[in-house]
Amino acid sequence: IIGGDPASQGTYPWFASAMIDDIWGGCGGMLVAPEYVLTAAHCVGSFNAFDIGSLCNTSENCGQPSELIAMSGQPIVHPEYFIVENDFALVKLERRSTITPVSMDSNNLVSSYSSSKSLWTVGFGRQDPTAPYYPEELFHVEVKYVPHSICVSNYEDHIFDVTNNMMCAADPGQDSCNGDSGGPLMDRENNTLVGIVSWGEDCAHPEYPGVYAKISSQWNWIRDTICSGHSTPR
Ligand code: 4AZ
Repeated sequence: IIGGDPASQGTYPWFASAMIDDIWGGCGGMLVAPEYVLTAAHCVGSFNAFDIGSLCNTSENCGQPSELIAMSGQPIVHPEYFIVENDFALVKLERRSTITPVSMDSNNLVSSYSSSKSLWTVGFGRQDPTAPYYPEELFHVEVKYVPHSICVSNYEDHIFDVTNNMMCAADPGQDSCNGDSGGPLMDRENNTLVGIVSWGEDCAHPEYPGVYAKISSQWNWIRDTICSGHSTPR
């Protein structure tokens, strides 16, 4: 997270840190049902567990309850995932978490956003090019919604295109960065998860917004996948 502040207790209790046993796996995620974590498909392979609700990178109590829960079976990657397109994966946990899951944008709330709309992104990722890759505390930062047509033109000459399954957000000096992938883009006014940290050219680049997998574009897949595992999304 570039240009942010430490996240305070209670703000993102459902935040899930990807872990390889008890070592950080380099990605974030979100508890979206008692037995499911949603993350980025490109994070798959870097974790076998999630630490849900922790505000710090040590094993001490960081002010709110956290639960380290191993994954059950293989992650479920979106069937149309390809490089940066449909960067969605669901991970079934080996047991239910007792933490309350985050609500998701099932109604395409995003379609009502204007360019000044405030959103927040969260993670243990890079804070600047020289800082340690994994900060001691969970950070968050405010970013502003970038309308789709503007973001498409921002990335016009780039190797990757911005598609309808993506959404963008940016603010000068503020962005998600390496290690934040898989984590949330939140609408805090509506307490709703709208995106998954996915990709972008560099971090806080003045011409290239951060790009997020758009929850509402694959809501049916998310819902059906969770429901077929006999658990209920919020
Ligand atoms: C990454 O590599 C990454 N500025 C995540 C987010 C952004 C760029 C890169 C967006 O995980």
